[in-house]
Amino acid sequence: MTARASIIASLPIPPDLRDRIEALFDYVAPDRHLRTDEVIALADLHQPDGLLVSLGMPIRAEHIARLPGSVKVIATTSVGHDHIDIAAANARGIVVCNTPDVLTDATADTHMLLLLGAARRAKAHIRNMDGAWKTRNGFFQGLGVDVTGKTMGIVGMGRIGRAVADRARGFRMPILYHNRTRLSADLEGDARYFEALEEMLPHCQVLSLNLPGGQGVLMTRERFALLPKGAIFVNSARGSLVDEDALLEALTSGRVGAAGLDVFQREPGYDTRLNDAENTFLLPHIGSATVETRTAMLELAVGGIEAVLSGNTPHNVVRV
Ligand code: 8YV
Repeated sequence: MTARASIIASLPIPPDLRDRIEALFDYVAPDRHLRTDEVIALADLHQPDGLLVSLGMPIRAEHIARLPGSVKVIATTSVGHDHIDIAAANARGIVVCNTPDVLTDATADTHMLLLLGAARRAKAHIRNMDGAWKTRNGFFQGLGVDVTGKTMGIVGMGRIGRAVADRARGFRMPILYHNRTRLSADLEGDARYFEALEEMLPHCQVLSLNLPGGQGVLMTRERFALLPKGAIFVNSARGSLVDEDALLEALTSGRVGAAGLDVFQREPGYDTRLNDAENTFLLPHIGSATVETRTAMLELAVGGIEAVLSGNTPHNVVRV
């Protein structure tokens, strides 16, 4: 009998999905999210062919170096792969897979939730309802600002950025974008391209971050200062892209009128001054958190492991 391939997961998986994995692999399933060191220790013990990991588990070069030679593939249940040193993995012959496409719509939906929640001061209103609606708002109290018709500047016009643009068009928002490269005319549509981010920022009544992390801080104090007064800032990409002290200053000065954030420099131990600010609407990194999307992400990640272990190159292999 040929030995079955084996994998170790770093995250707990619901029973029905676990059955599907067990049909394919021998499988070490934890009942909680494991730390990198715990996964390495299990890998040492079980000598698996693959690892199934999640965003909360950093895999840097020093971790890769400690993995047993049996590991041929690592699949992360995320589209972002800034938590994995891809070059170090590839150098050891380990292929890395991620979960593109399947989370685009859920993440773009969350992005609009952040935008609307920030613009309409949802946090204060939710607190009021949590307190049994003790405070009746006067006609000119608790007001937000319109989203409809505001100009949105998108940084990162990949799949998620374009899905955000599609939704924003439904709010009759003119779209500007900054991207490493200009999109083809069919993908660009009516959006206006800015090669220089600095030139786009003064026009952004709404600034939307939709680019991958892992490239340092994009939104510095100087760049926040270029926004029009009262701009709404929305980030569902990565907290590492933002100088949070600079954002707090901009929220206090009113340069940024409101911010909707799903991601933070530190997660989960984020800087709670961001929540103390009245003009923020915060979510705990739930961009892709729907039943349909998380199921599809898991299936894509597991499918990637299966394909790689069968000698194929699936479309969700991460390339450096
Ligand atoms: C996370 C994300 O995967 O895919 C990404 O890069 O940031 C999210 O979809 C998800 O929140 C699980 O941590």
